[in-house]
Amino acid sequence: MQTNVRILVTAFEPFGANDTNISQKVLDAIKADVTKLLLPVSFRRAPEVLNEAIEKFQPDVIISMGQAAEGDKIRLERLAINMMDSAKGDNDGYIPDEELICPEASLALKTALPVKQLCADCVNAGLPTKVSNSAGLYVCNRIYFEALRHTTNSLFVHIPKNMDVETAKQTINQLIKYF
Ligand code: PCA
Repeated sequence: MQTNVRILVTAFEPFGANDTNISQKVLDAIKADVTKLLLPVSFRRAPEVLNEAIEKFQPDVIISMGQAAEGDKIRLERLAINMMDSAKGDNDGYIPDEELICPEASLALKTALPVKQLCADCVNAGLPTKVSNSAGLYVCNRIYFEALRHTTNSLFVHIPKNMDVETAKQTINQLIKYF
């Protein structure tokens, strides 16, 4: 990691029926020289909090983490989709119905980071990782869209709920090494 690269790492608070969020545990565990930010699981407030942090810290790179309900591999998300949809609603009780995030923007935004290479680096280090084409249409996707609008040097990392924190932390550290 070059010392002049400013990296912002974000995680989410618990949501829905979850008492904890693995992304928050991983954020707490990270010791690297990065700026850390915990986000609310709110379609409206999460982008506001992210944008305030972007204004303040002017990051070159944004690595956002969120909890995935299932799976046994960490997912490196390639795209953010310009849509919000949720049957259960966010932590504010907001229930978007196939709502565009930004009607003027493209239907999807793509990271400029080499997800396949980053994934291969993680797998070679023994970390269970795969590339994914959709972060869903919930708040994780919403925040990835916001991060990519600021810089395409953004990456969303979905961590399965039942993964151990140490493995997930090592994966984030491996990703940070790239910079
Ligand atoms: N996971 C949710 C939102 C917050 C989180 O940690 C998601 O996948 O959209």
